[in-house]
Amino acid sequence: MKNQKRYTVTAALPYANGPLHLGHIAGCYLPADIYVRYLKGKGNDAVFVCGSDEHGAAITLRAKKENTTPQHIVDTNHKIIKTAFEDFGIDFDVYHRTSSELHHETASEMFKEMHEKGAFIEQTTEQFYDEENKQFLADRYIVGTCPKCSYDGAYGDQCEKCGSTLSPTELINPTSTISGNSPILKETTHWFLPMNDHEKWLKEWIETGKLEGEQQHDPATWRKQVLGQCKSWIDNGLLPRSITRDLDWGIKVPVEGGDGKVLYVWFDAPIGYISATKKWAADNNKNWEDYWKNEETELVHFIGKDNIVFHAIIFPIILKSQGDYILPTNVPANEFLNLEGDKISTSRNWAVWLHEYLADFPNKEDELRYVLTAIAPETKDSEFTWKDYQLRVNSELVAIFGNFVNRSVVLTHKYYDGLVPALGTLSDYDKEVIAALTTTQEKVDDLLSKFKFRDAQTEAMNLARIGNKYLADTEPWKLIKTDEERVKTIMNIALQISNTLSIVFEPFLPKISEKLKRILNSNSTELAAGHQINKAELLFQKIEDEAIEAQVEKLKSTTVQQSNPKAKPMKDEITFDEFTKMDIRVGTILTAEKHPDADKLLKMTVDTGIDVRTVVSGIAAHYKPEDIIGTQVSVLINLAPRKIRGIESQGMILMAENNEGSLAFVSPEKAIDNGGEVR
Ligand code: B3M
Ligand code: ZN
Repeated sequence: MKNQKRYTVTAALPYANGPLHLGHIAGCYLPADIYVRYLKGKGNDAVFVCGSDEHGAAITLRAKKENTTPQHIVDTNHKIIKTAFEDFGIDFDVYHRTSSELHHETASEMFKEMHEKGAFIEQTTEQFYDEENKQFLADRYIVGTCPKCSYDGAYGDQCEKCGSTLSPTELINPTSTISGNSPILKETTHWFLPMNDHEKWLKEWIETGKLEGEQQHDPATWRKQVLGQCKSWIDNGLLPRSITRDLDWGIKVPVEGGDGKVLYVWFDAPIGYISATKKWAADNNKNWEDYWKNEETELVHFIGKDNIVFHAIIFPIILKSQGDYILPTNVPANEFLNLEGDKISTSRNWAVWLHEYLADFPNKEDELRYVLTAIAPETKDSEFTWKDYQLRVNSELVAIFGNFVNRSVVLTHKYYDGLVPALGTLSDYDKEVIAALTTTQEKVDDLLSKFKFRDAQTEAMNLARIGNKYLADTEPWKLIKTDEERVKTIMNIALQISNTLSIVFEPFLPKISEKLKRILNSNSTELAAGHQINKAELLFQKIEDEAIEAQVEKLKSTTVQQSNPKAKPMKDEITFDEFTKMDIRVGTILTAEKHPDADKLLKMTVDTGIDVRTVVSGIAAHYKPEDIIGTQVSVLINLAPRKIRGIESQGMILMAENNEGSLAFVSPEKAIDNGGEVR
């Protein structure tokens, strides 16, 4: 076959801190899989690499929350993710993991080589530090108010509300998510990639596709969004970016002074594509360098839009600074997929999880592939709804594609015992339809080569529409009584269309294509007259209303909303017995006065129903003594007495605290007898 080329196609490494949802699939993995199937179908030498991204603070954070180890988190998720990909038919040549030894070696080597070449600079900067837990806080460990949109729960690296990329010091009221305290700034030394030194060649490469005078790619084939984001980064001026972190989970910094530090997850993760290729090459008797260091090879990164700068600016800088590597010829990033009118959110569980879909809709992988490609967020955000899913399956796949193929096959068996009849004299309409066989294939190929997956699938589907209409217009089931010769021609054409559908849909609906080829008993581009086809089987089945309603119900019932992102994390679990040890009663404040020696304290006497006792409490900034006399409050009465600034406090009044620290009594909502238990 001519025009064969070598391709390295990567799909973003999913974070192994949770399973995959439909947004991931539509944004990256499905288009990548379609592209690779297309390339391989044309006889190209393509390797499709991916793997789990198992480092980074998001994973340690999750381990902490769930009281387990990062390794346990990534082992669990790696398995779920890998299986879901396999079951769904995302056909990677290798699905690797960044916690593997091979990857640690590869990334570590790369860092050392670049370090020796002087590709990094060292800088001492101030970073947020949690004094209570004695550790530097990774960006993800800090939440605060977004300086751009005022959202309360922005992370130190990104605001998930408005999508802005942030640095932790930009946050208003930064808070450590580990202790809930405000962190302090403390000096630490790190290695930085001096991106500013690379501005000139990057700008030229992005804008003209030229690298050192050679045309390396054609920017006209890059998505506008990708070019736009890159240009705006470059125009704003590139800054040195730190590529190491104070963290204990990740790849150890392999040079002097690196103790207690690891490579930044965004430094090691893209190198994961290289280590995955190495693994595949070793297992398949190939030379990995052909796929990363040969200028004839095309490198294509499939990603979601939040990963653009990492793949189109930072990773190219890393590859180029190393010296021997090729740069991507395209970075086809997708926009986001929304779900039922809202942004997908893993923390709120507003998501459709791939492994759950596969369990709830067995053998319906291709139905989902079809819908996600039909609504692919290629140029703007798009939306998945269950109703739309049902509609597209029922009125497109079932009513058009499936119905057409079924009629063609059933009628061929009815009239000709399953033997393909010969073509007779062709009408203009016949010729038009036959011409569509070739033009559809050409259009689909052309669109796929330009990463226009949505349009490509529409073209493929249009051929099914043409076929369906052709049968409806020509009505062979009526003609069979009056013009048997004509019916032969019609049925031949209908079968050729079915056969072409099995070819053009191959990258999009691999399982259905295979099934159709089985029915047509064919692997070639044309069905010869006299060829025996197999019995009809339904390609698609209707999705019933109940199935859809159940999904919508499930989505709504499992959604969690953390209404206050600044709320402190939950404390360790206790038993019921431990809880009942606390004796909390309703009491009434009888007297209150300022503590003689401390501005912040009030000294009160409280009627607890069983006694009258003295309680000292740090609420002077919140309440005037005269205002609280007679108030009913909750008192922990069996707390060991302790001296506070010279006065013995016999118990503790319970207070509720606001985000900014203001306090309020926890009072019964209606009058209760003093001494009433709080439980
Ligand atoms: N794991 C981010 C993501 O899943 C990251 C991609 C790495 S690609 C090298 O969105
Ligand atoms: Zn924001």
